[in-house]
Amino acid sequence: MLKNNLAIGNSDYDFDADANFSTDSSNNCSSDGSAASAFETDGITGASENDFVLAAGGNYHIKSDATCANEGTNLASDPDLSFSTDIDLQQRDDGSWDIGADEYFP
Ligand SMILES: [Ca+2]
Repeated sequence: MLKNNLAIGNSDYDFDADANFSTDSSNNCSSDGSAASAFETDGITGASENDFVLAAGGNYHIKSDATCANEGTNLASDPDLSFSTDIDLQQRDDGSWDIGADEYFP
């Protein structure tokens, strides 16, 4: 099951629809449309490296206007894996989770 995953620019496709992901997957985001595939109806398309502060320099913190900002599902009470922080251990408490490892902070 995939929730709140962000995949961009992979060579074949960002998410492999043949990988038998659970249909309970949700709120994933891709650059190529593969997040909006048979395994997920609410996947988001259009993410790009421009969604990050400076991908070329290795800074993958997301921008406030990133394609997947505020498009995630709240996993604080998820029965499979609950958490409420981002990769920087900052709380995801703005009320709208961002998809991916980082939560935008000004
Ligand atoms: Ca947010």
